[in-house]
Amino acid sequence: MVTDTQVLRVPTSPYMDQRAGTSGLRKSVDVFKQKNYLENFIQSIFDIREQNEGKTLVLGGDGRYFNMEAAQIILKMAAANGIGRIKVGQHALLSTPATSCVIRKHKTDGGIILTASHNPGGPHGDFGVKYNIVGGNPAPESMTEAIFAHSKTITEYKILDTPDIDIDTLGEKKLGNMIVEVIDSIADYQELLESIFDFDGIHALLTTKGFKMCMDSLHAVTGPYAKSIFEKRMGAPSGSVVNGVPLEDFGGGHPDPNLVYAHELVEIMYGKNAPNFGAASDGDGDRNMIMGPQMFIVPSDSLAVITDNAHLIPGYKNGIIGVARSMPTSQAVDLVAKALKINMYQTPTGWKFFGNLLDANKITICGEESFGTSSNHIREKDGLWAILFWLNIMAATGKTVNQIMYDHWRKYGRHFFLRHDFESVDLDKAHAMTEALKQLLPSLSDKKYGQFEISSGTDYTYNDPIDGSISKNQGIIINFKDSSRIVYRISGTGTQGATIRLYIEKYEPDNKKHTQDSQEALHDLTALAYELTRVCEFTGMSQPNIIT
Ligand code: VG1
Ligand code: CO
Repeated sequence: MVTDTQVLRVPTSPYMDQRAGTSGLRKSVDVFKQKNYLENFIQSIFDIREQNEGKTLVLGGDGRYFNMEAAQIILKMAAANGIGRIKVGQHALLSTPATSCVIRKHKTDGGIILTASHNPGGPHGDFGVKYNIVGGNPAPESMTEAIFAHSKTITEYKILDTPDIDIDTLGEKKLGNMIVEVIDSIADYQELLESIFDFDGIHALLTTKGFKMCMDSLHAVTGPYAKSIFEKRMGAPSGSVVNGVPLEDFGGGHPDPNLVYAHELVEIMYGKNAPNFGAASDGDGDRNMIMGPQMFIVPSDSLAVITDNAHLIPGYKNGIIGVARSMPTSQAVDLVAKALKINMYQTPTGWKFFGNLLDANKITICGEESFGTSSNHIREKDGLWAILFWLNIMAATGKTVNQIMYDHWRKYGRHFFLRHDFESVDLDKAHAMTEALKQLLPSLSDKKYGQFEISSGTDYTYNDPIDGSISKNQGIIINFKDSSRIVYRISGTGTQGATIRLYIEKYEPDNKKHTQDSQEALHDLTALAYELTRVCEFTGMSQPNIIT
């Protein structure tokens, strides 16, 4: 029995900055460690939920600094708020896709993921909380706004006055009236992936003489998952997964799978005797990077390849219903959708916008330019799913990564695509830049700049076709008559000042030009993007921090 003395009602004062960004609440560890900061946010989640009494939730995280402490606090708060059962990943570890999988499989009433995803960790890094709802979807905007509104008026939180509970040993235990069920972090998720992909076919590929793969888990959450799937189940030689032990500070690295932060993998894949296949994933395991020898697969292209080849995968052999991409993601997949005669939806940045389309059965596959792809098997993006997808295409066709990509470009043409990020920009300057660009938009139609002719400039608003909700200010698009695009938006996951993202895209149908370097191919359009947005002037920076 929970006695009255065990449930503490702790008076608290609100914080005014607990609005979730693109994906969860993300702040520096210092901010999260302020008195009652985590508690206020978690209590706000419990307070806006329709019912807590007797409900089951899932809890896990990416293993970053503060993960364990936060998990213990949340368990005690959940018990004090009447939750009946929590399925918690062993050692408080669960990747974001695995959490979505467990919520769906066991029909729980949602879950909490402790992660700041691709942001660095450690005592001076970032921490974060993602809240997912029934069905495993990230909480929609209406809900994160309700949590935010509540957090600004909160006066107390509830917590059980009890010692920490063991979450390192599997099995059920009691915390007050609540059952804490420590679950294997991998089993349900691996079983789901095995029901989709041809594991035996991939096993045969990975154990082919001379075949080598390198999966870089960047010391983040996918290490144990990748070892279990590739090395244990599929027979890849041990050592195929590198940086496979999750560390609190990701070994000092930046757990973001791209050409800059996954440089160890990039060196291997561009080096002598490069493996046949290279991959990496991010802090919480929902992003992926795919590489072949001396080749990097642009995530927007990966989405197009995956869509075009879905029929080869057992889980999608009956075809796909439709596809969606986030607005800045290149239009490569649009051409595939057209060829397959399926619908293509454009949504704002962030996985939460795909949820309604997936739930309404309008799409099977969706993806973002930011190294995220997934399908209706869960309601989050899924790094290992994308990696297995590529391996399954290779196993089914006998082609190399590079052949798959070149064949695709030959069939559809190539969309050159780059994203320029300007980080830690002064917030006022970023907003001034947005305003200046908005002012400029009406005058842009039909303007000509050298070879580039603008068709329109728009401030992107999304009308959700399923629930009719409207999301404004989702970025600025400058469309060109040759289908090129320049997109501008401010990041919703950065924790210092503003991060400005400029996306540049150009279509090249001519097969002879497909081997060109992206920066070269986009040189002129990039110069025009800088001219129109005046990004250097507003940010005071002569170049971006990172180009992906
Ligand atoms: C970024 C990406 C976006 C992604 C989001 C969360 O958001 O651009 O595509 O969905 O991160 O990914 P923003 O607002 O910073 O551009 V994760 O792996 O951090 O959950
Ligand atoms: Co992530």
